[in-house]
Amino acid sequence: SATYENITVRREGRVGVITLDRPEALNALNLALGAEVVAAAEEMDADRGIGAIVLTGSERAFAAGADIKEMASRGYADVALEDFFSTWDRFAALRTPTIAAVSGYALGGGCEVAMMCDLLIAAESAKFGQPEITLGTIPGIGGSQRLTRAIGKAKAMDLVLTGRMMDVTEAERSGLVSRVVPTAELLDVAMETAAKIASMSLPAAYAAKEAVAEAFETTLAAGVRFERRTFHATFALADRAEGMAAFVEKRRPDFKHA
Ligand code: CO8
Repeated sequence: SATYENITVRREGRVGVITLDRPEALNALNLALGAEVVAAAEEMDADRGIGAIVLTGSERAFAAGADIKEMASRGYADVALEDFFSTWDRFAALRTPTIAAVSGYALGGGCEVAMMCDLLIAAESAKFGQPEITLGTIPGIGGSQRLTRAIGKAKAMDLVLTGRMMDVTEAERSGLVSRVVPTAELLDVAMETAAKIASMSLPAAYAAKEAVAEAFETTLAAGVRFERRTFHATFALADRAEGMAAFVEKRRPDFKHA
């Protein structure tokens, strides 16, 4: 597979791992890094041998935002015509379950990318914020929307209007993160969780992810209908028959991802 300059990529069993690796800029998300993450993630997404993707950074920073030095000299026409940062929509559109393993700073675009992931596992050292207002701009890859859905208007307005950082205690209390773990255990917990998800039936995991994601896009009644039909559809899976037979026979299921 491809070689990358701003990330490292590895695979452990059925888990794909993408590590942001621009330490000199605290993993600031420049366009090259974004293109690499999306290319690596889409390659994993297309691989039936991968059932979960972990996205992580360094101990000091998950990512300290979009690359301010790269944005500084652009004008409105530049960012509008190139639809600046829309590449990341492709990361949000992945079908494979994704886990952000966050240590240190997750600011601006870093917080926004972490929020695109299905699970957000945070180290005790994690710090979240949308500091764009301090630069005279606003969140640009979904922060105003995903943060508000995750933690509500009161907290989202506080963060987006003041630019302040939120520590992990406040982030967990607010509902932003799935789990908080000691910093030294972050990657182990993320990998164990990813391996567990990846051990499930892949088409069932796709359906589960899609159903939960639908809750953010639709009304309750339409969402429940969507869920019901998707639930019915899982009865066409060999894995569904196997999963239920294994329960009845008191053995572990042998999912074939079919
Ligand atoms: N962009 C570029 N470089 C960065 C960034 C960044 N976001 N963050 C840190 N760096 C660089 C620093 O410039 C520094 O480089 P150098 O050594 O060459 O000067 C290096 O990383 C280390 O950073 P610091 O020396 O500042 O480290 P500290 O420990 O003192 O501070 C902080 C860490 C608090 C994280 C600090 O670096 C900081 O405040 N960073 C900026 C955070 C920020 O404002 N992020 C939001 C960016 S805007 C954004 O994300 C918008 C997303 C949507 C865009 C969509 C556009 C359409």
